[in-house]
Amino acid sequence: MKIGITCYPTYGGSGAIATELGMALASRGHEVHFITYAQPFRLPHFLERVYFHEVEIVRYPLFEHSPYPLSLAAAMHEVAEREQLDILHVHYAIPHATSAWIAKEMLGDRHGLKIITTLHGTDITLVGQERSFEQITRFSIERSDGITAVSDFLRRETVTHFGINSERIEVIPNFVDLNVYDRSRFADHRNALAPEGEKLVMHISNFRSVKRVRDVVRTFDRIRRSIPARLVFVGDGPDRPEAAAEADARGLTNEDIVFLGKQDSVAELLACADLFLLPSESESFGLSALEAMASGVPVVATATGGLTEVVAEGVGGHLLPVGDVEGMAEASLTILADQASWSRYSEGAREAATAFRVEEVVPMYERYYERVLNQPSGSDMRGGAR
Ligand code: GMT
Repeated sequence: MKIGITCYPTYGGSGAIATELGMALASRGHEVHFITYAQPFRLPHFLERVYFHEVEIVRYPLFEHSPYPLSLAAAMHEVAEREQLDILHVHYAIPHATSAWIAKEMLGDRHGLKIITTLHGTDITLVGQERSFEQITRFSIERSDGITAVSDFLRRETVTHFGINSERIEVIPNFVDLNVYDRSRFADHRNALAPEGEKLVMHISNFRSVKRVRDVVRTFDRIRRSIPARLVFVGDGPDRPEAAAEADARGLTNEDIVFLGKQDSVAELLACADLFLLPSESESFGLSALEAMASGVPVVATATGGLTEVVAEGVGGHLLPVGDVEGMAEASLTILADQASWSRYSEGAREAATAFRVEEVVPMYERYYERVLNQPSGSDMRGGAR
């Protein structure tokens, strides 16, 4: 198949999954065209059958803001026509599903392009529900030929908030490559990160308010009162100063907490970690938790949204109510109590991650593409007229 993929190319789970999906599809013989404003961050080097089309951002004195969704639609239209794409798979509805719809309208009936929109999270739970975006988000999702969501939770949210028929939404979970996220593969960076042999607690995110990074620091502070431990933050974003302020307020120093900033190779870092904290307010899936689990890192997270479908409670970690930093610290200490306990959780985490192996999930997308391609034009996945 010839597949176009659009995503946010910068750091973030939706861009990571879209890029990993494209690379996996190419390795399985498909031709993949990324249509984005920058090279996707997880696209490392030349790969056979993978192409990158950069969306040109138009600057003009009249435009206070460049009309990116139009530039994207123009690029999608051009690539779809020139490369004769079968599928245009967009990740994150806003504005990608809208741009895809415009591109398809421009192609007209002579081109059988099918649009698939994968819903990832705040496109449904937050941004899409902004009053000004609600109607256009619903419209663009409904007009997609296929819709997928990364968890049952997100499918339910989409049905509840946008009234979209749940039968139209296929749940295809995020995935992980267990050969990449394998702690035995990496030379040990532990000594650099925890030179005194402390327990290494890690958090990876884009530091937006939904991640509750202050709770990471609060939980860590409680852990550290009982055992020698160090916290490593990976990533960057608007709430990084919040995390630093919380650390200062608690008298935690650079010796206790390390901010590594954005990093490309999270697998190597996770390979050194003893515990992963994800105390999010809401999480439609929690890809970083899955990557931690695959690396044999037990996870302590919040029992919210899709995290309950990813983290196996009591097996690969623990799930606590949002804001329960006391409970999260206690759960962390249970896991870190001794080597036997940690090993049990670590093995449980790795085992639970096998349910999301890339080898299992990518064929789900292939089968879904086939179904969408075989459905008659102008009908949805139930065969009814639109
Ligand atoms: O939805 C967002 O705010 C951004 C998005 C991203 O690009 O990281 O995150 C969502 O998609 C990820 C990949 O499917 C999921 O792992 C995250 O749980 C989800 N974020 C939220 O639901 C807050």
